[in-house]
Amino acid sequence: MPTLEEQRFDELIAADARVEPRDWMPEGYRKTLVRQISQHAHSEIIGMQPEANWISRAPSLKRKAILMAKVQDEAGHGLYLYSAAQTLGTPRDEMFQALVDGTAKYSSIFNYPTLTWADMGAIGWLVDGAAICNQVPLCRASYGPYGRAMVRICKEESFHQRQGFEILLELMNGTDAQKAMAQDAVDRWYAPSLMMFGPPDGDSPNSQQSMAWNIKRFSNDDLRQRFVDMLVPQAEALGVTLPDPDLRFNEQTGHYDYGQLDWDEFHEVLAGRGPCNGQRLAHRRKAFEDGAWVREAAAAYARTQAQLEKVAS
Ligand code: BYC
Repeated sequence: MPTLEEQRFDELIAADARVEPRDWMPEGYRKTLVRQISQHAHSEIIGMQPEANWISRAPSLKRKAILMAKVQDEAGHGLYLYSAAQTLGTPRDEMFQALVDGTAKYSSIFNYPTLTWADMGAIGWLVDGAAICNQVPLCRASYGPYGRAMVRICKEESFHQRQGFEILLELMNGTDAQKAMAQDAVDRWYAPSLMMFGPPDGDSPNSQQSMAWNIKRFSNDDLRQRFVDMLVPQAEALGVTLPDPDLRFNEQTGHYDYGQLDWDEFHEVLAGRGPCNGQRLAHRRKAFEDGAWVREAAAAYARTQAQLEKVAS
C-alpha cells in the first residue's frame, strides 16, 4: 500500500503538475534531480573556460563585449542551477567539492580545445544549439525550481546560439582562409555536439525513470534527431558542410539519417581522458584556491555585521 505522501507525489506526476521543495518526494527522484542539475551547473561553470580563452583575442571590441557577456551568462546559469539543487538539500560546497575532486560529471563537450576564433562561432551555433534543443523541454521538468531556472537559461541560450551563427556567417562571407577556418571549426565540433545528448537510448540507464518522473520529456536519441534535422538547413544557409558522409534525408521517416558516432571516444572523455579534462579541472581548482581570500573576507565581514547587530539590539 503506498503511503499518503507517496500517493500525493504520484498524483502530482500523473497530473503533470509541479513538485515543489516543500513536497514529499521519493529519495530516487531527489537523487536523480541533484545528479542532473549539479551536472548541468558544473557544465556551465567549466563551460566558461573554452570561450574565456578567446576573450583577450577577440577580433574587435564589439566581439569582445559580446563574448564577455556570454561567458558571464554561463556563470549566472551555473549559479541558478546550484541554487535549484540546493533546494533539494544538497549544499553548494558539497557539489563544488565533487567537481574539483573529479568525482562529479560535467558535459563531455567542454573537454575539447578551442583552437581558432571560428571555434567561438561553432560553439555558439552547435554547442548552444544542442543545449537549447536539450533544455527547452526541461523548462517543463516536474521539479519547480529546476523548470523555472531553465526558462531564463533558455532565453539566454537563444542569444548565444545566434551570436555563434552570426560569427560563422561573417567568416563564410569572408576570405578563403576565413571560410576554411569556419569549416575546420564545424568539422571538429559537429560530432562532439551530437554526443552532448548522451548515450544512445539503449545505453542510457537513467532515461526511462527520468521520463516517467517528467524530468526528461524526450529520449536522448529523439533530441539528437531533432537537432540534426534543425542543423541541416542552417548549415546550407551558412554554406558549411556537416562532416558526415552518411547524412541524408530519409523520405520514409521524414528525418535526416546520420552516421555512427564514436561512442568509445565519448566514454574516454567521460572517464577523464579527453583532450582537455586535466587542464579544465586544474584551472577550476586554481580559481577556487585563488578565491580563498574572498571567501575568508566575506565570512569575516558577516561575523562583524552579526556582532554589530547584536550590540545594537
Ligand atoms: N557529458 O543515462 P544517461 C551547457 C552521463 S550544455 C557528460 O542518458 P541522463 C552549456 C550521465 O550524466 C551541457 N556526461 O543520463 C552550453 C550519466 O552519468 P551519471 C549541459 C554525460 O541524465 C553552452 C551517464 O552518462 N547540459 O551547460 O538521463 C555553453 C548515462 O547517461 C553526457 C545539461 O546537463 C555528456 N554529454 O541524460 C556553456 C542538460 N551524457 O550521472 C554551457 C541537463 C550523458 O549517471 N542534463 N552523460 O553518472 C540532461 O539533459 C541529461 O543529464 C543528459 C544525460 C541528456 C545530459
